[in-house]
Amino acid sequence: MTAMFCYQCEEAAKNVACTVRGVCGKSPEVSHLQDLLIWLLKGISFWAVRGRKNLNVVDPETDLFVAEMLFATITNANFDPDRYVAWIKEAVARRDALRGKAQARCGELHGADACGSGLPEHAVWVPKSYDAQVLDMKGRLVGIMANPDLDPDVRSLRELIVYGLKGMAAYTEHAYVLEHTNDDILAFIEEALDATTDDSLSADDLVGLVLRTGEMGVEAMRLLDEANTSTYGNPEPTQVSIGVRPGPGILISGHDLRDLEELLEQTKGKGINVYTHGEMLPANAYPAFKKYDHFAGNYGGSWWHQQREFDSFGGAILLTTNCLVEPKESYAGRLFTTGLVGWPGAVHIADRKPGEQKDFSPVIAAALASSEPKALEEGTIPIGFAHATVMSVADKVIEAVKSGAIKRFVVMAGCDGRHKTREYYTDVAEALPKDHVILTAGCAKYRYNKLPLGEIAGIPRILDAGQCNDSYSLAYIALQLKAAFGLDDINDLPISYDIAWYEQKAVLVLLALLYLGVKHIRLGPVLPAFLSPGVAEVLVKHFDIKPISTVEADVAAIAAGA
Ligand code: FSO
Ligand code: SF4
Repeated sequence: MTAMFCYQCEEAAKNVACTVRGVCGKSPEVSHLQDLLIWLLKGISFWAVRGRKNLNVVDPETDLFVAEMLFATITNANFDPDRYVAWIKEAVARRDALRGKAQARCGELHGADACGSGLPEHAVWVPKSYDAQVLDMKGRLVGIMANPDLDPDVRSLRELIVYGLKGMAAYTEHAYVLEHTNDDILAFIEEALDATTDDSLSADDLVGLVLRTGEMGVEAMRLLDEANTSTYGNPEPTQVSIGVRPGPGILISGHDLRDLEELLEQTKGKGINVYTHGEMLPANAYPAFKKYDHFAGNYGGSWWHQQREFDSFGGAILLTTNCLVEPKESYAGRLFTTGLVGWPGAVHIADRKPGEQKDFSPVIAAALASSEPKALEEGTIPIGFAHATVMSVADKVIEAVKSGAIKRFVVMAGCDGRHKTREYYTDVAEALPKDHVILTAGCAKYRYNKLPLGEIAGIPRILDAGQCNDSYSLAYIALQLKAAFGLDDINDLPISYDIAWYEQKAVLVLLALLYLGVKHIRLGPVLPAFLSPGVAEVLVKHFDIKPISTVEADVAAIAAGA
C-alpha cells in the first residue's frame, strides 16, 4: 500500500499518481483526510437521494455543504489538516441528522424493520474519536484504491465523475455565494456521488452518467454566468494596467468576486491600492468594480508564479480560492486565506455572517504595515470579451468570417501549470496563421496574453472571456455562431479546440463540451492519469479526443480545419 494515492490533477507524479507526497504540496495526512471526507459525502448522498426520492426528506443546507466540501478538496485549495478534521466532524453530524429524519419517515411508512438493514458502511460509520490520527487511519482504507480488484474502467469512470462534480461544485458554490441557486444541481451532485458507490452500474451506465455530468455542468456554468453578470454587469472590453502605483497594496487572487467587492468597499479611502492576481484578472472588466479608483489593475501572471510574485509584491495577499502554493517565509506573514482555502498557520478570514460583509481588517492592517509593490512589468493587456461583448459585435464577427478575414477560431481555454511542456501553448499562439483568432478563458491565457498578436478588422486576436469560471461564454458564443450560420452540427463551425487542463474545473469544462457534442478536442499537456486505457479508448472513439502533439503538426492540422 502506498503512503497516499491521488491522481486528480495534471501534475500527478509520472502522470500516474502522487503516492509519496503531492507534487502540489499535499501531505499524505491531508490526502487521507480528503479521501475520508469524500467517502462521507457519499454517505450523506446515500441518505439525501433516498430521502428526496421516496420520503420527502430534504436538507438544503446539507446539500450545499456537500458542494462546498467537494470544492474544498479541489487541487491547491486547502492544505490545512485541522480544517478537514472539523469538516469531517460536520459531515458525520449532517449525515446522521439526515439519516435520523429519513429513517424516522421510512419507519412511519414501512415499519422500522424495513429501514435499517443492509446499509453500506459510508452511510453509517462513526469514528471512535475525532483525533486526526484516527481519521487518517480510516482515510487510508477508503480512498481511490480501496478495492484493488475493482474493474479499472469502472474506477476510472467513477473518479472522472467525482472530478467533474468537484468542478461543478466550485461553479455552483460561486453562484450560491451571489444568491443564485438551483437545487437541481445540488440534487444531481448527490445522485451522481451516490451512483459512484453502486456496484450494479456497468461501465456503459457510468459513461451515460459522465455525459449527464457534462449536461448539468453547462447548467452550473450558466447559473454562475447569470450570477456574475446580473450582480456586477457584463464585462466590457478593457485595457488593464499591469504596472504598479505608488502606495501600499493588497493583491487578491482566486475566483471569488464577492470577496473582491467587499475588499474594495472596505479599502475605500484608506490609501491602499487593490490589485488582482492570476484568475482574478478578469474582474477588471466588470462595470461594478471599475468604479473604484483604488482598483489598480493586475499584478503578475498565473498561479504557479506566485512564490516569486507574492515575494516582490510586498503588500498583503488574499487567496479567495485555488490555486494556492506553499507560502515562502518571506510573505507567509502577510498571506491571508478565506472561504474554502487554507494553509496551516496562515491567518484565515472567517465567513460572512448573514447580512454582513466578511471582515478584512487584518488584511488591511497588514497592507498598511508593508512595503510598496515592486513593478514587474508595464503597460496594459486587453480583457473583457465575454459573450455579451462578442455578441454585441456579432455582425462584425460573422462578416469577418464570411469575408475570410477570420479563417478560424481556436479555443485555447483552461489552466496554466508548471510543466515546461506548456510552452507549447505560447508557441502555438505565436505560430497560428494571422487570420486565426484565439478564444480563451481560465489561467491558460497567461501563456500568451501578453504577446502582441494584433487585431483583425478591429477584433483582437485574443478574445479573453474571463476566468475558467466563465467558460460558459465560449460554449455560448459557439452555439450562437452555429445558429447564425444556420449549421446543424457544432463541429461544422470554423472552431478548433486546443484545451490545457490542470485541475478539476477543467475536467467539468471538458465534460460540458462533450455533452454539447464538440469533437476533435486536443487536450494537453498530457491526457489525465485517471483515464484508464479502456476509458481513453472510448473518448477517442466517440469524441476523437487527442493529446497534443508538436506545435508544427498541431498548427498545420488546425489551419487545415482539424
Ligand atoms: Fe487556474 Fe488554478 Fe481557474 Fe483552476 S488558478 S488552475 S481550472 O484552479 O481555476 O484557471
Ligand atoms: Fe498530486 Fe495533483 Fe493530487 Fe496534488 S492534487 S496530490 S499534485 S495528483
